[in-house]
Amino acid sequence: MLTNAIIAESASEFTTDVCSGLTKPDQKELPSKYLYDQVGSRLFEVICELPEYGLTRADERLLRLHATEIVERVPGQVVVAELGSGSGKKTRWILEALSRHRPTSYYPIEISATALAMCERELADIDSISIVGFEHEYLDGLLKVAARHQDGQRILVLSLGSTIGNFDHPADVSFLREMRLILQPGDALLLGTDLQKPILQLIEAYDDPLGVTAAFNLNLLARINRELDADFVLEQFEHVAKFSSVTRSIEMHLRSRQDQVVTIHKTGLSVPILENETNWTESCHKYSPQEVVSMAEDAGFRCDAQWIDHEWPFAENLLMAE
Ligand code: AVI
Repeated sequence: MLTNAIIAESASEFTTDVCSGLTKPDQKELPSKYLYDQVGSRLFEVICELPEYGLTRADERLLRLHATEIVERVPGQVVVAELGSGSGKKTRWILEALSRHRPTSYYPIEISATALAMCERELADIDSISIVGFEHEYLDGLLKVAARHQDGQRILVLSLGSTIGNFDHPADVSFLREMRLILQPGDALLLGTDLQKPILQLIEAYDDPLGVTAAFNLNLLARINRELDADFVLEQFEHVAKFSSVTRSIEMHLRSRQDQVVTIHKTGLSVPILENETNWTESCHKYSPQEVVSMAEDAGFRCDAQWIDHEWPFAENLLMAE
Protein backbone atom coordinates (compact mmCIF):
# COMPACT_ATOMS: atom_id res chain seq x y z
CA MET A 1 0.00 0.00 0.00
CA LEU A 2 1.52 3.31 -1.11
CA THR A 3 0.25 6.38 0.71
CA ASN A 4 1.34 9.93 0.09
CA ALA A 5 -0.17 13.38 -0.37
CA ILE A 6 0.17 16.02 -3.05
CA ILE A 7 -0.24 19.45 -1.49
CA ALA A 8 -1.29 22.93 -2.66
CA GLU A 9 -0.79 26.22 -0.81
CA SER A 10 -3.83 28.47 -0.22
CA ALA A 11 -3.09 30.81 2.73
CA SER A 12 -3.30 33.99 0.67
CA GLU A 13 -6.61 32.91 -0.91
CA PHE A 14 -8.02 32.54 2.61
CA THR A 15 -6.95 36.12 3.45
CA THR A 16 -8.46 37.50 0.23
CA ASP A 17 -11.75 35.59 0.62
CA VAL A 18 -12.17 36.63 4.26
CA CYS A 19 -11.51 40.30 3.51
CA SER A 20 -13.79 40.44 0.49
CA GLY A 21 -16.53 38.46 2.26
CA LEU A 22 -16.53 40.73 5.31
CA THR A 23 -16.73 43.88 3.19
CA LYS A 24 -19.62 42.81 0.95
CA PRO A 25 -22.09 45.72 0.94
CA ASP A 26 -25.39 43.91 1.59
CA GLN A 27 -24.80 40.50 3.12
CA LYS A 28 -21.44 39.60 4.67
CA GLU A 29 -20.35 36.12 3.60
CA LEU A 30 -17.59 33.69 4.51
CA PRO A 31 -17.13 30.70 2.16
CA SER A 32 -18.18 27.44 3.78
CA LYS A 33 -15.06 25.60 2.63
CA TYR A 34 -13.15 27.43 5.38
CA LEU A 35 -15.25 25.74 8.09
CA TYR A 36 -12.99 22.69 7.74
CA ASP A 37 -9.68 23.43 9.44
CA GLN A 38 -8.31 20.94 11.97
CA VAL A 39 -10.87 21.87 14.65
CA GLY A 40 -13.75 22.25 12.17
CA SER A 41 -13.10 18.86 10.55
CA ARG A 42 -13.20 17.19 13.96
CA LEU A 43 -16.39 19.03 14.92
CA PHE A 44 -17.95 17.95 11.63
CA GLU A 45 -17.12 14.33 12.49
CA VAL A 46 -19.07 14.81 15.74
CA ILE A 47 -22.01 16.41 13.89
CA CYS A 48 -22.21 13.24 11.77
CA GLU A 49 -22.77 11.21 14.96
CA LEU A 50 -25.55 13.44 16.35
CA PRO A 51 -29.01 11.86 16.56
CA GLU A 52 -30.55 15.01 15.01
CA TYR A 53 -28.25 14.85 11.93
CA GLY A 54 -29.29 11.74 10.01
CA LEU A 55 -27.63 12.63 6.70
CA THR A 56 -24.36 10.72 7.16
CA ARG A 57 -26.05 7.60 8.50
CA ALA A 58 -28.48 7.59 5.54
CA ASP A 59 -25.58 7.97 3.10
CA GLU A 60 -23.72 5.12 4.78
CA ARG A 61 -26.80 2.87 4.91
CA LEU A 62 -27.31 3.27 1.15
CA LEU A 63 -23.66 2.57 0.38
CA ARG A 64 -23.60 -0.49 2.66
CA LEU A 65 -26.76 -1.90 1.05
CA HIS A 66 -25.99 -1.10 -2.58
CA ALA A 67 -22.18 -0.96 -2.98
CA THR A 68 -22.06 -4.25 -4.90
CA GLU A 69 -24.71 -3.14 -7.40
CA ILE A 70 -23.13 0.31 -7.73
CA VAL A 71 -19.70 -1.04 -8.69
CA GLU A 72 -21.24 -3.68 -11.01
CA ARG A 73 -22.79 -0.82 -12.97
CA VAL A 74 -19.29 0.59 -13.64
CA PRO A 75 -17.51 -2.40 -15.22
CA GLY A 76 -13.85 -2.73 -16.20
CA GLN A 77 -10.74 -1.17 -14.71
CA VAL A 78 -11.81 1.64 -12.39
CA VAL A 79 -9.92 4.41 -10.58
CA VAL A 80 -11.82 6.12 -7.78
CA ALA A 81 -11.52 9.87 -7.16
CA GLU A 82 -13.37 11.14 -4.11
CA LEU A 83 -14.23 14.83 -3.72
CA GLY A 84 -14.20 15.74 -0.04
CA SER A 85 -13.34 12.35 1.38
CA GLY A 86 -14.04 13.26 5.02
CA SER A 87 -12.99 10.44 7.32
CA GLY A 88 -13.32 7.83 4.54
CA LYS A 89 -15.66 5.61 6.61
CA LYS A 90 -18.45 5.55 4.02
CA THR A 91 -16.05 5.04 1.14
CA ARG A 92 -14.94 1.72 2.61
CA TRP A 93 -18.10 0.02 1.26
CA ILE A 94 -17.34 1.03 -2.33
CA LEU A 95 -13.61 0.30 -2.13
CA GLU A 96 -14.18 -3.12 -0.57
CA ALA A 97 -16.76 -4.02 -3.23
CA LEU A 98 -14.30 -2.97 -5.98
CA SER A 99 -11.21 -4.57 -4.49
CA ARG A 100 -12.94 -7.98 -4.28
CA HIS A 101 -12.53 -8.24 -8.06
CA ARG A 102 -9.81 -5.78 -9.16
CA PRO A 103 -6.84 -3.85 -7.77
CA THR A 104 -7.95 -0.21 -7.54
CA SER A 105 -6.31 3.20 -7.22
CA TYR A 106 -8.06 5.56 -4.82
CA TYR A 107 -7.47 9.32 -4.93
CA PRO A 108 -9.10 11.26 -2.08
CA ILE A 109 -9.22 15.01 -2.84
CA GLU A 110 -9.51 17.35 0.14
CA ILE A 111 -8.57 20.91 1.03
CA SER A 112 -8.30 19.81 4.65
CA ALA A 113 -5.02 18.06 5.46
CA THR A 114 -6.60 16.76 8.68
CA ALA A 115 -9.47 15.10 6.84
CA LEU A 116 -7.05 13.63 4.29
CA ALA A 117 -4.93 12.11 7.05
CA MET A 118 -8.04 10.71 8.83
CA CYS A 119 -9.25 9.15 5.58
CA GLU A 120 -5.88 7.56 4.79
CA ARG A 121 -5.68 6.07 8.31
CA GLU A 122 -9.24 4.75 8.12
CA LEU A 123 -8.74 2.94 4.79
CA ALA A 124 -5.13 1.80 5.13
CA ASP A 125 -6.09 -1.83 5.84
CA ILE A 126 -8.00 -2.58 2.61
CA ASP A 127 -5.97 -4.95 0.43
CA SER A 128 -5.54 -4.25 -3.31
CA ILE A 129 -6.16 -0.51 -2.92
CA SER A 130 -3.40 2.05 -3.46
CA ILE A 131 -4.11 5.48 -1.99
CA VAL A 132 -2.70 8.80 -3.16
CA GLY A 133 -4.24 11.85 -1.46
CA PHE A 134 -4.48 15.23 -3.18
CA GLU A 135 -4.64 18.29 -0.92
CA HIS A 136 -6.41 20.45 -3.50
CA GLU A 137 -9.69 22.09 -4.42
CA TYR A 138 -12.04 19.47 -5.91
CA LEU A 139 -11.77 20.31 -9.61
CA ASP A 140 -8.02 20.94 -9.48
CA GLY A 141 -7.60 17.56 -7.83
CA LEU A 142 -9.87 15.87 -10.39
CA LEU A 143 -7.82 17.38 -13.22
CA LYS A 144 -4.72 15.85 -11.67
CA VAL A 145 -6.43 12.44 -11.43
CA ALA A 146 -7.60 12.68 -15.06
CA ALA A 147 -4.02 13.47 -16.12
CA ARG A 148 -2.85 10.14 -14.62
CA HIS A 149 -5.71 8.27 -16.25
CA GLN A 150 -4.65 5.47 -18.63
CA ASP A 151 -6.45 4.19 -21.73
CA GLY A 152 -9.10 1.61 -20.90
CA GLN A 153 -9.58 2.88 -17.34
CA ARG A 154 -12.75 4.53 -16.16
CA ILE A 155 -12.88 7.17 -13.45
CA LEU A 156 -15.56 6.71 -10.80
CA VAL A 157 -15.93 10.04 -9.01
CA LEU A 158 -17.49 9.94 -5.54
CA SER A 159 -19.19 13.05 -4.21
CA LEU A 160 -20.88 11.70 -1.10
CA GLY A 161 -22.58 13.33 1.88
CA SER A 162 -24.47 15.96 -0.17
CA THR A 163 -21.43 18.18 -0.60
CA ILE A 164 -23.10 19.37 -3.83
CA GLY A 165 -25.85 20.94 -1.70
CA ASN A 166 -23.31 23.39 -0.25
CA PHE A 167 -23.01 25.09 -3.66
CA ASP A 168 -25.63 27.81 -4.22
CA HIS A 169 -27.91 27.15 -7.17
CA PRO A 170 -26.97 27.43 -10.08
CA ALA A 171 -23.36 26.93 -8.93
CA ASP A 172 -24.24 23.26 -8.28
CA VAL A 173 -25.08 22.70 -11.97
CA SER A 174 -22.01 24.65 -13.08
CA PHE A 175 -19.89 22.49 -10.79
CA LEU A 176 -21.33 19.31 -12.35
CA ARG A 177 -20.76 20.76 -15.81
CA GLU A 178 -17.12 21.55 -15.05
CA MET A 179 -16.70 18.05 -13.69
CA ARG A 180 -18.26 16.60 -16.83
CA LEU A 181 -15.76 18.52 -18.99
CA ILE A 182 -12.89 16.82 -17.14
CA LEU A 183 -14.43 13.33 -17.52
CA GLN A 184 -14.70 11.08 -20.60
CA PRO A 185 -17.83 9.27 -21.84
CA GLY A 186 -18.17 6.09 -19.77
CA ASP A 187 -16.76 7.69 -16.60
CA ALA A 188 -19.23 7.84 -13.73
CA LEU A 189 -20.17 10.03 -10.80
CA LEU A 190 -21.80 8.72 -7.63
CA LEU A 191 -23.53 11.78 -6.24
CA GLY A 192 -25.06 11.85 -2.73
CA THR A 193 -27.89 14.37 -2.31
CA ASP A 194 -29.87 15.20 0.81
CA LEU A 195 -33.59 15.37 0.05
CA GLN A 196 -36.39 17.67 1.21
CA LYS A 197 -37.84 16.94 4.64
CA PRO A 198 -39.89 18.77 7.29
CA ILE A 199 -38.42 22.18 8.17
CA LEU A 200 -38.39 21.55 11.94
CA GLN A 201 -36.38 18.38 11.42
CA LEU A 202 -33.88 20.35 9.33
CA ILE A 203 -33.58 23.15 11.90
CA GLU A 204 -32.83 20.61 14.65
CA ALA A 205 -30.21 18.98 12.43
CA TYR A 206 -28.41 22.29 11.87
CA ASP A 207 -28.97 23.80 15.33
CA ASP A 208 -28.56 20.78 17.58
CA PRO A 209 -29.31 21.08 21.31
CA LEU A 210 -25.73 20.11 22.28
CA GLY A 211 -24.40 23.10 20.36
CA VAL A 212 -21.92 21.15 18.23
CA THR A 213 -23.07 22.80 14.98
CA ALA A 214 -22.91 26.20 16.72
CA ALA A 215 -19.30 25.44 17.73
CA PHE A 216 -18.55 24.26 14.16
CA ASN A 217 -19.87 27.56 12.79
CA LEU A 218 -18.23 29.81 15.43
CA ASN A 219 -14.92 28.04 14.86
CA LEU A 220 -14.71 29.90 11.55
CA LEU A 221 -14.31 33.17 13.48
CA ALA A 222 -11.85 31.47 15.84
CA ARG A 223 -9.90 30.28 12.79
CA ILE A 224 -9.75 33.84 11.41
CA ASN A 225 -8.45 34.96 14.84
CA ARG A 226 -5.82 32.21 14.83
CA GLU A 227 -4.62 32.48 11.26
CA LEU A 228 -5.13 36.16 10.43
CA ASP A 229 -4.63 37.65 13.89
CA ALA A 230 -8.19 39.02 14.05
CA ASP A 231 -10.02 40.03 17.23
CA PHE A 232 -13.48 38.45 16.91
CA VAL A 233 -14.94 37.97 20.41
CA LEU A 234 -16.84 34.70 19.98
CA GLU A 235 -19.35 35.45 22.77
CA GLN A 236 -20.51 38.45 20.74
CA PHE A 237 -21.84 36.20 17.96
CA GLU A 238 -24.56 33.55 17.87
CA HIS A 239 -25.11 30.65 15.52
CA VAL A 240 -28.34 30.84 13.48
CA ALA A 241 -29.83 28.12 11.25
CA LYS A 242 -32.83 29.13 9.13
CA PHE A 243 -34.69 27.62 6.21
CA SER A 244 -35.18 29.56 2.97
CA SER A 245 -38.28 28.33 1.17
CA VAL A 246 -37.16 30.29 -1.92
CA THR A 247 -33.95 28.30 -2.39
CA ARG A 248 -35.08 25.25 -0.36
CA SER A 249 -31.88 25.49 1.65
CA ILE A 250 -30.86 25.61 5.25
CA GLU A 251 -28.68 28.68 5.76
CA MET A 252 -26.13 28.98 8.54
CA HIS A 253 -25.27 32.48 9.76
CA LEU A 254 -23.31 34.09 12.59
CA ARG A 255 -25.39 36.93 14.05
CA SER A 256 -23.73 39.83 15.86
CA ARG A 257 -25.17 40.37 19.35
CA GLN A 258 -24.13 44.07 19.34
CA ASP A 259 -22.67 46.89 17.25
CA GLN A 260 -18.94 46.24 17.05
CA VAL A 261 -15.78 46.76 15.02
CA VAL A 262 -13.55 43.78 14.24
CA THR A 263 -9.96 44.16 13.04
CA ILE A 264 -8.05 41.63 10.94
CA HIS A 265 -4.58 42.66 12.15
CA LYS A 266 -2.71 40.67 9.52
CA THR A 267 -4.20 42.87 6.81
CA GLY A 268 -5.00 46.03 8.81
CA LEU A 269 -8.68 45.79 7.76
CA SER A 270 -11.27 47.01 10.29
CA VAL A 271 -14.90 46.01 9.70
CA PRO A 272 -17.91 47.61 11.42
CA ILE A 273 -20.65 45.06 12.20
CA LEU A 274 -24.12 46.12 13.32
CA GLU A 275 -26.22 44.48 16.02
CA ASN A 276 -28.24 41.61 14.41
CA GLU A 277 -26.22 41.81 11.20
CA THR A 278 -25.17 38.34 10.04
CA ASN A 279 -22.25 36.67 8.33
CA TRP A 280 -23.59 34.00 6.00
CA THR A 281 -21.34 30.97 6.33
CA GLU A 282 -23.11 28.06 4.59
CA SER A 283 -26.10 26.99 2.46
CA CYS A 284 -27.30 23.39 2.46
CA HIS A 285 -29.72 22.79 -0.40
CA LYS A 286 -32.34 20.04 -0.09
CA TYR A 287 -33.21 18.38 -3.42
CA SER A 288 -36.14 16.44 -4.84
CA PRO A 289 -35.19 13.18 -6.63
CA GLN A 290 -36.41 14.54 -10.00
CA GLU A 291 -34.46 17.77 -9.52
CA VAL A 292 -31.24 15.72 -9.29
CA VAL A 293 -32.06 13.86 -12.54
CA SER A 294 -32.72 17.16 -14.39
CA MET A 295 -29.64 18.84 -12.94
CA ALA A 296 -27.52 15.87 -14.05
CA GLU A 297 -28.95 16.00 -17.58
CA ASP A 298 -28.31 19.76 -17.79
CA ALA A 299 -24.69 19.05 -16.97
CA GLY A 300 -24.20 16.27 -19.57
CA PHE A 301 -24.76 13.19 -17.40
CA ARG A 302 -27.42 10.46 -17.60
CA CYS A 303 -28.89 9.22 -14.33
CA ASP A 304 -28.30 5.46 -14.49
CA ALA A 305 -29.79 4.61 -11.09
CA GLN A 306 -31.05 6.27 -7.93
CA TRP A 307 -31.29 4.69 -4.46
CA ILE A 308 -33.33 6.45 -1.78
CA ASP A 309 -33.20 6.09 2.01
CA HIS A 310 -36.65 6.56 3.49
CA GLU A 311 -35.67 6.75 7.16
CA TRP A 312 -33.81 10.03 6.45
CA PRO A 313 -34.74 11.07 2.89
CA PHE A 314 -31.44 11.00 1.01
CA ALA A 315 -30.51 9.80 -2.50
CA GLU A 316 -27.44 8.14 -3.93
CA ASN A 317 -27.42 8.90 -7.70
CA LEU A 318 -25.23 7.07 -10.20
CA LEU A 319 -24.62 9.46 -13.11
CA MET A 320 -22.90 8.41 -16.33
CA ALA A 321 -20.88 10.84 -18.42
CA GLU A 322 -22.34 10.75 -21.94
C1 AVI B 1 -20.73 18.84 4.31
N1 AVI B 1 -22.14 19.21 4.17
C2 AVI B 1 -22.83 18.31 3.28
C3 AVI B 1 -22.84 19.39 5.45
C4 AVI B 1 -24.33 19.72 5.18
O1 AVI B 1 -25.18 19.11 5.83
O2 AVI B 1 -24.62 20.54 4.32
C5 AVI B 1 -22.19 20.48 6.27
C6 AVI B 1 -22.88 20.79 7.57
N2 AVI B 1 -23.09 21.98 8.03
C7 AVI B 1 -23.68 21.91 9.19
N3 AVI B 1 -23.91 20.68 9.49
C8 AVI B 1 -23.39 19.93 8.48
